[in-house]
Amino acid sequence: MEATTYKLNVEEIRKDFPILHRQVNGKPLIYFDNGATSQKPRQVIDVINRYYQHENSNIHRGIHTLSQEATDAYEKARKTIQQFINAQHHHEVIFTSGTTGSVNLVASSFGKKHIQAGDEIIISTMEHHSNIVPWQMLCEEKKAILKVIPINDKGELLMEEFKRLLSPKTKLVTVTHVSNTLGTINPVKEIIKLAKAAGAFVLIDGAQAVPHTKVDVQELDCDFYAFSGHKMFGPTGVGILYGKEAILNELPPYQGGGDMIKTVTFEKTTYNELPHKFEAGTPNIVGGLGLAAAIDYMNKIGITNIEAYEHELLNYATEKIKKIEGVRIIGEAANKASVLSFLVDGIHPSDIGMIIDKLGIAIRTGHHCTEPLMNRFDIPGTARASFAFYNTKEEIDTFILALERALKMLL
Ligand code: C6P
Repeated sequence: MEATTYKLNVEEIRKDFPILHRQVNGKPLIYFDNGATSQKPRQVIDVINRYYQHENSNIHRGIHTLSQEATDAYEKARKTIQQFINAQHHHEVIFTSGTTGSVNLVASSFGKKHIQAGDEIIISTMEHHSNIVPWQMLCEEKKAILKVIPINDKGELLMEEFKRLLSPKTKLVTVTHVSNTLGTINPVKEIIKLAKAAGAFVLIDGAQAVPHTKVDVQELDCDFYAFSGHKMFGPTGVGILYGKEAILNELPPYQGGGDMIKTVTFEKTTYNELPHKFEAGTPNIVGGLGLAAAIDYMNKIGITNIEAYEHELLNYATEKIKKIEGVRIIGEAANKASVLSFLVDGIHPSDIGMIIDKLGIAIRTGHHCTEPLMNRFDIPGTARASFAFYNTKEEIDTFILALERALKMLL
């Protein structure tokens, strides 16, 4: 793995995250469950506090000052997100409840418009359940066919197999940018190019990519891109669906209700313009503001610094864990984000997770909502350490010692 350079002051950064200074079971918390959700800096928490203490109001509805201020702040947040992913227009950024909400929006609206009996949708073996189940539901409803790109033992997509799956029947290709279980960074640019050449639309699940690597939706040329606020240092309950203007304009609305309409009579309703057509009801206003604050925070550190530093953490942890006898790493792709999934011969991952939790260390164990992937490796689950830019090599050292201690007890 290649050497990396970065400019990042971890000790200063850690001061911004109040939770990192608490104790768990009498030990300083070591938080290695960033794939499940990341921690929040004071800058995000402050925005949430301030909003409810001084600014709370509904948006797009009132002429009074508070409502106008809240509307302006929410729409400014949308522009912050637009710039972060380099979308061409701010109205291509749809607020949702998270990646799951975004995928379900596409499955419903795109499915209604574009999927018919016999059409094919391609996903991959390493998808999270939220990028499998909505497509299974759609295929069942429309009598469409779900196809799956296989992977090799390192956890890399078999691109030749993908090419073979593409056909004039392919209407949509949807894959994860970064695997939450394996850490594999998929060659999404190439996937998008191939899918487009075959005449298919493309949705990328960016839940595990946006917090760790630069995403430019125009450069990727994807039709849709989905991600969650809470995995990128923002609040829970808010996420984004990016979609190309021309495609979104052609899709029917997802949910009906306030804000997504232009006029309503009992005879006929006309729908609002983008992005409001896809944002029925009062949204998670403070969630949007918190997400924008998280992006401002990430921008201050710099995504290339984040990526390089996390890469170094991953290499460091990988080298150390490999030295422990009986450890098997699940996910050894050449191109990986900061996710380290592993198994130890003869030990159930949840036993490891429970023992090291007693030592203040949070990792995730189980199938990570990727059961078909676990079946592919013929394993029940893994133990997974996933790192963020506020983690340190010292924490990894402590984790390795704790793991060795746990294994002594369990073997
Ligand atoms: N993965 C994990 O521990 P939501 O829940 O909507 O914010 O994100 C769903 C989701 C979609 N795609 C990928 C690749 C994901 O990793 C996740 C969430 C968490 O790995 C919770 S299961």
